[in-house]
Amino acid sequence: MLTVYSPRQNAHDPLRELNNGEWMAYAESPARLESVLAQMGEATAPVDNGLAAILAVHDPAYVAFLESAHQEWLAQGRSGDAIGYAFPICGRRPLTHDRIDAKLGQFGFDAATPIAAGTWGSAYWSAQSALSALAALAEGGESQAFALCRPPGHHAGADYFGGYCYLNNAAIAARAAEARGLGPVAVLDVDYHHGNGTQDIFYEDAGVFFASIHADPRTDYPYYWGHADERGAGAGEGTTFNQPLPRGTGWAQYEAALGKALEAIAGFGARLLIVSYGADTFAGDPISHFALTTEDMHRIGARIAALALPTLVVMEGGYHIAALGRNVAAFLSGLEGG
Ligand code: Q9C
Ligand code: ZN
Repeated sequence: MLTVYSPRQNAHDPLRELNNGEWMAYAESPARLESVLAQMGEATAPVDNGLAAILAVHDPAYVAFLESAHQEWLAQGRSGDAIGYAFPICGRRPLTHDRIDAKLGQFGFDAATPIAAGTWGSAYWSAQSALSALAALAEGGESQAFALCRPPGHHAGADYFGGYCYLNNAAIAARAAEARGLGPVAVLDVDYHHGNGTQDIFYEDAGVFFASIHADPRTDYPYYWGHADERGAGAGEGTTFNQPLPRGTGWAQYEAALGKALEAIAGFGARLLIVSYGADTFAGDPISHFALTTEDMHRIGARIAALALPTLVVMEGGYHIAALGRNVAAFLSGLEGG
């Protein structure tokens, strides 16, 4: 399958994250891409489509913050990765902040997502990979394409970062697909974690259907989104479909949820599918708690292929580095009908 990726995506290399009260080595590491690339044969470099498609999703003030945050951190005499520690609680009035520490809290929703020297450039090229893979579907005669995005995107909202995500690659591609007349678009999110950013971006949007299968937010990150009663609002009422599943979920339970998600996407009348693919549903994932096997990844791909829609796959999570490439390859081969 056509794979799009830029080596510039690997400049992003934070040292550590706060996990369960302790510093741990950053799980979303450059080694993830190396593991996938080793399985993919070859990858095509994205072309630079500029900022317009990014600004069709993200707030200009937020994008400006991402571009300059690490320089502002250094300008305060700090070293290493920029990381926030003070967060405005929900409902605080909308102040305009100058201090980097205040901005990190204003635009970020967790302490697990540092901004490193290379973060902006890598996030930018990760989004360009999603856009170039979409272009291959729109004008390159491909019916399936894989954007090997890193950093991932599905936790990033229009004006916030978190969960290792800065720019929402799937949402940027979805908006660009609509602009190309390829809609209605459905986003199917099969990462272990709920795709809160994608959900927020399209929550009141009737043109993009968002279906997610994920760990129950009562026990798992991102906690505050992904509950089954979140179904969209306003014009988008009914176009968000969340299926939280318990820790320990294996194939039988997962497949039942996947069947319902695919049925809903078909019922919506989607003409283009974007899959936010995370391999962190794998049994061996170090930060996650489902029990899927590499063979199950192939089965997920095969079930999705039965929709017979043009499909853009966007890489999200997956942290078992040694198995990551094999899990991605199994999923893509199932999708290709192999
Ligand atoms: N103790 C993605 O898979 N840390 N992001 C959770 C749980 C954040 C995952 C800590 C996990 C973010 C794209
Ligand atoms: Zn995840």
